[in-house]
Amino acid sequence: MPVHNADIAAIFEEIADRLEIQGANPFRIRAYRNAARTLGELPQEARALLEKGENLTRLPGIGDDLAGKIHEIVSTGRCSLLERLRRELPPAVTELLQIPGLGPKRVKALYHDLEVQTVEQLHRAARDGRIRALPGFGEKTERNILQAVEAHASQTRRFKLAVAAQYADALCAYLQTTPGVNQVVVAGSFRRMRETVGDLDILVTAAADNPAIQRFTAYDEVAEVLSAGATRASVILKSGLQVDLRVVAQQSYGAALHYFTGSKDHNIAIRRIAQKLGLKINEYGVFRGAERIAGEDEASVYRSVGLPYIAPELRENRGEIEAARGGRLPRLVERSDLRGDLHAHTKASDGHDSLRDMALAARALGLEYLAITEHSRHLTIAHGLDPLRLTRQCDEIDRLNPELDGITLLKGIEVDILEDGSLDLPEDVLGRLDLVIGAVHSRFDLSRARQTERILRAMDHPHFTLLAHPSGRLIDQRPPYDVDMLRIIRHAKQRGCFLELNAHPQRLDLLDSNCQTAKEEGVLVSINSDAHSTFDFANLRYGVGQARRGWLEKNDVLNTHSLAALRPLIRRTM
Ligand code: DGT
Ligand code: CA
Ligand code: CA
Repeated sequence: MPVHNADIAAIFEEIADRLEIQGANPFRIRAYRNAARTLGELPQEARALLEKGENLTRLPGIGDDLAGKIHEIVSTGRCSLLERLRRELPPAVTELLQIPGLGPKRVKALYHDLEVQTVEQLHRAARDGRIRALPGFGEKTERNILQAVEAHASQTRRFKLAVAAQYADALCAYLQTTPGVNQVVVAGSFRRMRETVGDLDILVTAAADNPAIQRFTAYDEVAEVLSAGATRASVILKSGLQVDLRVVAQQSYGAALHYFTGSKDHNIAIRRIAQKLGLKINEYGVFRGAERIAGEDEASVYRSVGLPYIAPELRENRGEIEAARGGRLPRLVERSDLRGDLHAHTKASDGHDSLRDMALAARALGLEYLAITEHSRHLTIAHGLDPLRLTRQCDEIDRLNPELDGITLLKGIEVDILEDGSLDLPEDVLGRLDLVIGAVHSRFDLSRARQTERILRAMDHPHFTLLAHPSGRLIDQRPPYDVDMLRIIRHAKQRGCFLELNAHPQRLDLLDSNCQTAKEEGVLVSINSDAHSTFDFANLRYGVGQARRGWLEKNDVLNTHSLAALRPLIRRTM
């Protein structure tokens, strides 16, 4: 069975959880968590890297020991450490850590004193009033636990787009080899490039009597078959991800793809237009009475209701149908429009590769410039640079650039925006750089007024170029901080600065709705990888997807400019 990065990440997370419940050394626990994050977000499969003979210790947070574990997991599908830990504590215990308010200590007490092993048992214990008697718990904690358990039950798990992509790619490649199968395409929210997906919806076109459904349910990553009929099936993979499959004839490809791409609201709006024209649209085609008039491709479906083709990323019923009707659809930015990347780290701070290797990897992806933007000194956990180290790096870039062919390194910094809106490095140091990215990495809890003011003051700095990951959110982990984004965007316009759309799969920040605002206000957005290793440039495609969901066109994006055109834009004189 193929092992995906997300599977290895899940194993490391579980090891960390179990070590934590056992009260192990915090550094050891942290190492597993960091490794899980690295793997979970690595755009290339670790399995493929090992097959190519790559040394995994090149990855952030992966030392010899962890590299050995990854090797064991990839080659055997098992992890002996995890198996040992599972013998020491029952399997479901780690699930309890998902309940807000329950840390490892409490989970340990619940298990030892009340034999609570599962969320259901926890629910019962709380309802029966057995928890309040435990040392360190009390009635209020018990009530909070009860509420948290009930809230937990009502929320369904979503997968980050980049994680879902790992499962989708492997499954599609497998399905593609089925006899009689023609096209295999992932529809649903995945095709619309939503930042997270609830499940995968795969559409297959095939000749009659094809074995696609049997082959699908026999896939070795399937944990449970929910349903399997002649033309549709649903399964749950071992990772917990649900996959719905539909098989249609080739002539229905466009209609089915349109139907299963959604969104539901978009589909309903399109069907309403069809009804007014006396047409019926379903997943098999567009019909006038019994006659099929369209459906072989998506463009024919739109044509049948008098509209031009609408890109999947726009299909949210957020004005795209009106824009299509009025001939005002945007020509969305594409990955190949990007000429450079304005946010990357090397091993000088918390990145993992050298200046030269980062430059060559960016060039291999067709970029003509790359800004090196290490963290600044305030961010000590990331080995942020002080003025001396930054100066040394600038000198190194100046020496390296003449040797590089086809790509130019720009000198930058990702400087911390301090609580009062001042920047973490002195003015003369910042003035020597090609660009200055400002970032909030602390005090996410400030009030809306103070957080907004903090960022506006930072933008007033004469050298400030670009606001990094403007909302600060981490998908599933940290909500956006509270700011007045419209004011920030307008201030950026006034000061001649820009906003970043950080393409890291965990960030995808600027949010799509804010992209639209930036566009309306005339503020350019820079789609940046925030690469911490040469692999991370591949994430640019998720940033482009998010930008497209935000209706951005080539001209709305700062780094679609050539280096010559970029330079005057990022030179601040105000
Ligand atoms: P997700 O999975 O929650 O991230 O979001 P989607 O958009 O992938 O939703 P899903 O998987 O429930 O359904 C896939 C597509 O199938 C959806 O985007 C549109 C279509 N669809 C599902 N149910 C309905 C429905 O009741 N009416 C219509 N018109 N389309 C539907
Ligand atoms: Ca879906
Ligand atoms: Ca679905």
